[in-house]
Amino acid sequence: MAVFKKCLVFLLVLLTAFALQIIFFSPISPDILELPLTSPSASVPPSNNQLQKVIKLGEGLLEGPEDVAVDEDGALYTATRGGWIRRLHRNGSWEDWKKFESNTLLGIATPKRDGLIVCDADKGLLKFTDDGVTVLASHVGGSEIRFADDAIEASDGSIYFSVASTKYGLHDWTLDLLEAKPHGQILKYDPSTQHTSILLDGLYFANGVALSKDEDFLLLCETFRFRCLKYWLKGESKGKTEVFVENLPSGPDNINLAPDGSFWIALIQIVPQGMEFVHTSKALKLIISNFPKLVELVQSGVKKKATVINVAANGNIIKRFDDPDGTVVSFVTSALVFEDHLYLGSLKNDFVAKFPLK
Ligand SMILES: *[C@@H]1O[C@H](CO)[C@@H](O)[C@H](O)[C@H]1NC(C)=O
Ligand SMILES: [Ca+2]
Ligand SMILES: [Ca+2]
Repeated sequence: MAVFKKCLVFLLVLLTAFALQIIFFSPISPDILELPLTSPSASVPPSNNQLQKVIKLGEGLLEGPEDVAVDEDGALYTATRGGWIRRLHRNGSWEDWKKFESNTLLGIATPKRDGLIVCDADKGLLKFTDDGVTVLASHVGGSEIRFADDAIEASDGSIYFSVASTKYGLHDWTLDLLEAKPHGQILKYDPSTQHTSILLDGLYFANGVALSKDEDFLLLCETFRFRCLKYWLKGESKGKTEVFVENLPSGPDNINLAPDGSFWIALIQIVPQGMEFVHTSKALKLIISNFPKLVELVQSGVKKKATVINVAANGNIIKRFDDPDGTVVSFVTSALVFEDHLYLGSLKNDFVAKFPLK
């Protein structure tokens, strides 16, 4: 009996030590993730397989082209893994335009004058021109910019850009998801002073940014909140933030203004089907975060879908296109309209997909 008791005490001590280890050495301090409603709201059109009709551009040449942008001459740019910025000329030929030592180039935007603005999740906000590359912003308020995600330039030259997380980098984004706390920011770079300031703080993974046609508001996507916000830049609501579109079926990534004043948003699956339970328990998330293999498991299968939506300037969802099982395109992270076609970037594909809108 005494031996049994000793064993029990030993076991309890061991379990307690294990629990303390998990709690105190966990890389995260989690909150519950608010998942989208399981029955999507009536305003979201049903899933379809329209995106299976795409044409693949630059297949094999482009590794993980996360975002796409078009310049005044109609050349299409994308930043790929390995640091190459490649562009597609109107005559159909791809050019290896610029190379930067980085594996973490994400969102891009074409400025009014020549060149390309690029977000590097390691280095901050960059600008490429034919002459080379400049780091426009690497710090804000004395801290390093950790996870720059997407940028847009206004006509006065100001650049609005997102920081997905001030706590975790690109390669640890699953930890940021498990923690489910608002570490995201919107920053503003002022070209006249070369100063960067914090415009908005406390965002749930700030991702794509876009300006409205009149530049009276900025839209920003909060991936881990399944919504996009509207930040007023002009008018009587100037400086105020409101919800633009919410309860999306999955996490909004990049967003782009279309010529008609509407917006195209790519939705990425961040919680694979059957894994929702993980996000409803803080204790479970603490345990998982201690084991890299389990962290990987939380994300397994998320890259097998593609969804893009078209949202009017008033926030109404107009259209939706999917490849529901990723047969042709998967994990589409951006959608851009150019001359009646959608151009789709993806962190997973090795091509840019072209989809006819007419
Ligand atoms: C396509 O256009 C680009 C830019 O104008 C030019 O540099 C390139 O040589 C052209 N390629 C072909 C095959 O015509
Ligand atoms: Ca962009
Ligand atoms: Ca993005």
